[in-house]
Amino acid sequence: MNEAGTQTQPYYVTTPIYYVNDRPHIGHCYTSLVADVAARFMRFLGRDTFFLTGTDEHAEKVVESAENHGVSPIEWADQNAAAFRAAFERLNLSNDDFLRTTEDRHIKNVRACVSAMMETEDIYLGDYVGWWDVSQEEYVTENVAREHDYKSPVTGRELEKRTERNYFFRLSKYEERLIAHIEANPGFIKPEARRNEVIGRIRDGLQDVPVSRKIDPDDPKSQWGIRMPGDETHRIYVWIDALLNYLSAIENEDRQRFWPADVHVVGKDILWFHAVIWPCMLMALGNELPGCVYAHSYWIREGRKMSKSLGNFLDMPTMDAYCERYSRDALRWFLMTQGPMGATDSDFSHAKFVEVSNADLANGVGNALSRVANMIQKYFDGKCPNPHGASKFEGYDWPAITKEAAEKACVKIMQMDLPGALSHAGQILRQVDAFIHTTEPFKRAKDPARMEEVAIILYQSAEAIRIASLLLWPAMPDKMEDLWHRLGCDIKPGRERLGQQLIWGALRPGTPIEKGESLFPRIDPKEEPPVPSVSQSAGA
Ligand code: ME8
Repeated sequence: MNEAGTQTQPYYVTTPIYYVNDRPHIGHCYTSLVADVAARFMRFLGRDTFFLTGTDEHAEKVVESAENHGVSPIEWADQNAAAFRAAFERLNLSNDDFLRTTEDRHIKNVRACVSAMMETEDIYLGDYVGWWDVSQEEYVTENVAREHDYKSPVTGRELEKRTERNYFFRLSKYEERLIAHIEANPGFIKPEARRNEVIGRIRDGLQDVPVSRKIDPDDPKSQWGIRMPGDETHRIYVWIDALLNYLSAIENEDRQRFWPADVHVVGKDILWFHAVIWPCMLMALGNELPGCVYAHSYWIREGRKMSKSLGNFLDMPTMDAYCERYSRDALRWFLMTQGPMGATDSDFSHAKFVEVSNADLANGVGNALSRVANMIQKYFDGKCPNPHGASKFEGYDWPAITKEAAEKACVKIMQMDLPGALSHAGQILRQVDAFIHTTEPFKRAKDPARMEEVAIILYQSAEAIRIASLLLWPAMPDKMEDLWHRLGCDIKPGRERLGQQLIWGALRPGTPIEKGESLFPRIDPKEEPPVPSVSQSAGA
């Protein structure tokens, strides 16, 4: 509800639900962070926002991994789901819910949806022979299997030939409707390059896909999962189970307004499921399609692909060590601005982290704030100076500059170009820098007759920094709240609207401005990368 008591437009953003066979790593954190920044922007814009993340627990590899650790699948799932939840909390993610697929609310919804599709014969019983990729829990087509010498295209593990009497989803029925939808909605699959890949693959033809697995009473792996409604000899394929999570979370009445989802943020590895299988399932269920499936690329590390076999995943203990030494906002900033939102992968290198933190944070927002706060301290006894209504000075029209940057940022937010949106805050800060450089308040301050000019320059600089900080807040909530505190502003995103806050002139003359310690200390490039402490590694 907004202040007038009317319902604001709902906004629903999701992340993949992550497998609980293992602990979280940078990849999972990144996708959820992207969704977090989108959700924070939207709440600040006044949208009625729902941000969902969670865990995918019915995979065979969860059972395998639990066995290897000598615990039951649900115990293993509990431990790892807790690790995901804790990791997201440490990164300050603002998810409104955390769904686990072993929860009753989800199981109930999956069975209801599958029953509905059986009733309409969108799900039917048939025979299937195919190449099963054990490591990925999916069948690969004959072409793909041949191309990869009958090994998993992802992990290289030997493919297994499997024949199954199975329930199938009538994917082929929806081919034309899906193509028409993708063509009519250019923003449905992002980024553009991914959209073209998907269209190309759909044009090769869509075949019906198996949606169940036969239960082998002697194999615990095959018993882990949700039973097919009306047939206790089959369980529902984990991917069908997982995709339905996006509906399970909003099943109760007061959340139904969130469908259709605005954006499903996913990695490129699972785009096919989200851009093809899922929309066709929704069509079969008579549901509206989501607004956008955003498939980002991958993080690699110091130039190398991250994988289990290489053992080089950037894991939580390492991420925690970065947060501890440099602040979680510095890490959030690096991930958000340097991450693989486009169609190419991004490298997490320590040298790059240092370079970006120093350029954008220490020398950027941190330096802008400390320069201005220092001068206010020195020339105005630490109180916000009074510009007596002046909002323009020597060619700088601040209301126009900040309004334009904010408007451009908002357009980019709507397009899910989050790094682009954040970059407009950087532009304001660079103008503040140039403004101080050309107007030289420190020189004018030597002449008592010019103190009014100094007041105008410093007020305008501080106010422009405040506006930039509003646009930076979704990425760096801790630090920007600290900055607001120092500028004497009491802003509560969610209660306040970004639109109101962006209006020029909110800083009140006379308010104490706190200098404080530097917001982002400069990092010595020669410093060794942080390593997890022993207790962090053990606890991860
Ligand atoms: O696929 N860089 O779960 P999952 C960036 N349970 N992101 C990465 C990444 C990397 N190197 N590695 C992983 C599943 N990710 C299913 C999803 S959804 C209904 C079911 C992120 O634990 C990225 O978002 O394997 C990717 O899509 C996801 O983790 C895969 O997580």
